Amino acid sequence: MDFVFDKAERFIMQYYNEMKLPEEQKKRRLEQIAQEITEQGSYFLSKEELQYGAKLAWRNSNKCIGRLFWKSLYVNDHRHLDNEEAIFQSLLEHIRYATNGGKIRPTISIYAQNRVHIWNDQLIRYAAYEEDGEIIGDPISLELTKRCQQLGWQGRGGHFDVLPLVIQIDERPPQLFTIPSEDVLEVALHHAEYDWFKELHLKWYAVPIISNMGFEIGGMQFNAAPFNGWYMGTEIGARNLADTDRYNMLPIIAEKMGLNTKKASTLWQDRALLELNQAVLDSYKDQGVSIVDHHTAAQQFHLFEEQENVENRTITGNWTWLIPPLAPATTHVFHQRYDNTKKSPNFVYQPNLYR
Ligand code: HEM
Ligand code: NRG
Repeated sequence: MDFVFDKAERFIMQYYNEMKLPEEQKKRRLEQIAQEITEQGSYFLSKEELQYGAKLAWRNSNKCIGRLFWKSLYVNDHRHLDNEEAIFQSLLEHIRYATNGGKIRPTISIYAQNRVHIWNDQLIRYAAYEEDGEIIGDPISLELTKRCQQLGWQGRGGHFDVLPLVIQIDERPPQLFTIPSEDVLEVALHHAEYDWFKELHLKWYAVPIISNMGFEIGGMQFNAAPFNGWYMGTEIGARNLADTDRYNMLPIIAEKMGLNTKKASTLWQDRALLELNQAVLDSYKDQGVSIVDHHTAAQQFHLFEEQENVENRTITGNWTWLIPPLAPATTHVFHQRYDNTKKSPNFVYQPNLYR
């Protein structure tokens, strides 16, 4: 009980201080919260508190290089929704609002505490199928794909099949929902100089919407609070399509480029990575879908650091995640140290329900 109140108090103090609200009001709000906690064991955040708290959670995300834009987060308060169909519809609205025809808007949707669970790790993700020891699709989704199949979903067996959403309320059976394809904006990849590139039939979805992290605020945790920004190109070009345990495209691209892949010292992996990443950035740009390259993202992060300094706030960060996987030492981030203290509110990992 005291535990919850202490955390609530810390958040409310920060909220009232940063919003420059009157002391008297703050005192009354804290008394009210203390009473709610005594009577019910928990308390209800106002819409405004929740909205600002979500922005703070982004500002406090140590692994995120995109934090310059924390104030622009659009917050949907869906704490009142308590049936699967309504939640599914609101998730579709999130996808549509955030996608915005390609001009992506950072958005978060927050659902009832301790009641709503989304099984998917991102709202839009590609399935994976195992066929005689070979994996088709995105290997990161093997387990969830299997669980969806057990629940009756039938995938088409392709490399880029969007998984259904799995929504679970309380201890009820999880329910599956198909996202209409017209709501899933995707970008087909092409390369400005290599005509053969489009024959690889690579593509990726426009909007990364993380849906498996908890939103921790004032002593409470919201298990379903999917959020999105836009991609940094390297996430797709240097990891999702490149990692050997993901789409593993570097050997094929290097071969098409005519490189000697037998000798590591030809740097065929580095050359293939560069062209794949160029293709990602150019394709998203050409299709009018928001994306940021890692150099620009690092510059924006530098501005964020300056801005936080001006406000006399300490900056926390996780260096191992903040450095980009391509040419890290060309960015200022590489040459600096970051304090990885975890502030609150924040986004946290939580056990997944289908394991
Ligand atoms: C992580 C960029 C928006 C919260 C990351 C990562 C990148 C990134 C590159 C590292 C991902 C990885 O290596 O897998 C961006 C960009 C954004 C953006 C370019 C554009 C606006 C947001 C928003 C939120 C957020 C809106 C929350 C409201 C986080 C969190 C992580 C993260 C919690 C860590 C994820 C994890 O632990 O798996 N971001 N981000 N970001 N970002 Fe952002
Ligand atoms: N690397 C993951 C996404 C992680 C979060 N990245 C963002 N977040 N850009 C991937 O799908 O590649 N965001 O909220 O924009």
